[in-house]
Amino acid sequence: MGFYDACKAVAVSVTAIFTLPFHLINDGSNQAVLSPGGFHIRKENLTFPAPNGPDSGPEFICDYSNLQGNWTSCSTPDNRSCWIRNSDTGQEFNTTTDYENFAPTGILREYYLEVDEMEINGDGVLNPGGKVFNQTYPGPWIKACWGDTIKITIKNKLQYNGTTIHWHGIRQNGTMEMDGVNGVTQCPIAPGDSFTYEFKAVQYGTSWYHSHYSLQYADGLAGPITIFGPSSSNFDEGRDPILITDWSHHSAFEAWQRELVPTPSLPKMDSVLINGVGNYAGSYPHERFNMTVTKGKKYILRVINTSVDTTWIFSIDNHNFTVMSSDFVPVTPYNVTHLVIGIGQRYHIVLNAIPTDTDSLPASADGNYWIRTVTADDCQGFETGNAPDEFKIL
Ligand SMILES: [Cu+2]
Repeated sequence: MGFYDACKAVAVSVTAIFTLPFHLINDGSNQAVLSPGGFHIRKENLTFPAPNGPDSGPEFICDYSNLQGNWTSCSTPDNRSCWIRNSDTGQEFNTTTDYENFAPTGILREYYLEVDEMEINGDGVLNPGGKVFNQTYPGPWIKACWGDTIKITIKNKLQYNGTTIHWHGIRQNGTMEMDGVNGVTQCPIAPGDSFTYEFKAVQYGTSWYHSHYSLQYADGLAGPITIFGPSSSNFDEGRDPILITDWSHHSAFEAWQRELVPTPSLPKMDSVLINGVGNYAGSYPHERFNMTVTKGKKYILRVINTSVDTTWIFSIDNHNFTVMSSDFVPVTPYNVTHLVIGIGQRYHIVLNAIPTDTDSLPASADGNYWIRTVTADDCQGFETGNAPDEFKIL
C-alpha cells in the first residue's frame, strides 16, 4: 500500500434546521418566529461530523441539540481553534475557553465493556495471560464530543481478579468516585459484577483508559479515548489513535513473581507493539502497522504511550511534526523531528505529509517511510540487547 495514494472525504459541517409550522413545542430551546403563514417554531439543532474523526468507517457525529440558542460549528481547515459559535451572541467555545469552568452541553454517550481473559499473539509469540476489553487488544476506541456525558458500564468476567477502570487524565471534579482507582475511590468490581462509570467530558483531546488493578493493564487492559474538540493547530483530517507499548510474552503477574528472587527487580520486556501488533525474532503474525496518507495533507496523529517500563522516541523518517496538544491541554504549536513520550503521556501531533528533504529517498520505491519507535536510553526495561530500535513501515 503506497504512502501517498489514499484520498478521504473531508468532513463537512452541517447545521440542520427543522421548521415545524403550526406546532408549538415549549422545551425552552425553540424560537417562535411570526411569519406571514402563521407561527413557526425554528429549532436550532446543531449536529456535525467531528472534523478530526475516525479515518475509516462512519463519521462520528457531535450533537449539541441540547444547547439553547443559535449555535453553529466554526471549525474550518483554516481555523481549527474554534469549535462552536453562537451566531446571535458571538459566544464561542474554542481553545481559549477556560474548560475548568466552562464546557458546552453535549449528549449522553453510552458504552459497555467486558473485562475478560484472552490469549494475545501480538508479535508471533503467544502470551497466554492476556486480559482484554471486549475480546480485543487494544480496547475499543471510546469517543465523545466536548461537553458530552460519558457513561461506561464495566462487566468483570475475569476468573480470579477484581478490577476497576481508570480514565487517565479525565478531570473528575464533582465525580471523584468515577476515577476508577480501587482502594482509593471505590472497591474493586468483583468477578461477575458490573459497575457503571459516568462523568462529563469537560476537556478535549486524546487519552487512554486502563485497568487500575495491580498489573492488569500490562496484560492488555488498555484502550484509547478521544474527546473531539478544537485544536491549536490546523489540520485536514484525523487519524486513529496510535498506542505504543512495551510487551511481555508472559502475564505481568507471572513475570513479577519471577523477578522477586533472588533480588527483586522489574520484569524485563520482550518487544514493542503498536496498536497490538509487532514482530519478534522475525515473526509477523498480523499485517504490520501502517498508515496511508495523501501527500500535502495535514493529519492529526494521536500518540499514546501505554507502556509498563519504557519511554519511547517516536518519529517518521524525513518528516516533521507539529505538537499541538499534550495530555488534554492544547499548547502553542511547535515543530519537532521526533517526539519523546513517557509512560502514560499522550500527544496530538500534526503530520505534514511532505518529506522534509526531497533528496532523501523513501524506504521503498512506492514511497513508504519508516515509522520508528526507539527506546530512550536508560528509560526502558528490555533485556540487554533486546531493545527495539525501529519498527514499522508506513
Ligand atoms: Cu493512567
